[in-house]
Amino acid sequence: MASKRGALIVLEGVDRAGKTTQCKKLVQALLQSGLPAEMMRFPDRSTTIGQLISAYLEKKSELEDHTVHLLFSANRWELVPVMKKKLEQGITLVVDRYAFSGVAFTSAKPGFSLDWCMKPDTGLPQPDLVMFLQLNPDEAALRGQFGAERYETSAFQKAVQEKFEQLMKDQTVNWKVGRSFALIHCGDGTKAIIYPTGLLF
Ligand code: 2DT
Repeated sequence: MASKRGALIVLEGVDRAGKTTQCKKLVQALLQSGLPAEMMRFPDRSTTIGQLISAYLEKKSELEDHTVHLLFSANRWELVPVMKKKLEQGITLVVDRYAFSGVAFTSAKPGFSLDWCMKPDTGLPQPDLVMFLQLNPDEAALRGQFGAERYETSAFQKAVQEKFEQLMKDQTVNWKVGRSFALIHCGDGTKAIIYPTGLLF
């Protein structure tokens, strides 16, 4: 019997919202409930394209804004065959950032429309669920200073948050917004329901 397709679950949010921690917890919970699951993250800095992106983020190189946008998208496309294979094998993928980050971050720069930013990612595997981790500015402040990478300033993160809010209006995407997410285990291990916890907005 062919195994059931895995789910494509994406976690999005501004920096320091806890995406990586939540991704790891989710993979653990899925595995514990008997569902094969793996974590992925974008940018994937391990590929040749990913290394160009990483140098740019670390401010070790400069790249023209359209160019770096296309590199982020290319970095997703180069992983699509791997993603499809895993999903077909029944593995649920929990992905730390995806095309939504791509659009939100570039369109927060002057002169970029959401529409232009979305084009290169058209046709990527559609997530079954996109969880947006909400973090209010007070909580963000409590989490200390930003790091030294590009984009890590409060003004830019605020602009990114606004872009995410526009993207969340798209009802063709299964957005769930919360401060954290919990998994309901359904006894036989064939089903898991993820729901947002904490205050919404
Ligand atoms: P982290 O590796 O800490 O998540 O930061 N970004 C990410 C973009 O500008 N475009 C994209 O397509 C993606 C996936 C967000 C990576 C930084 O890169 C930004 C923060």
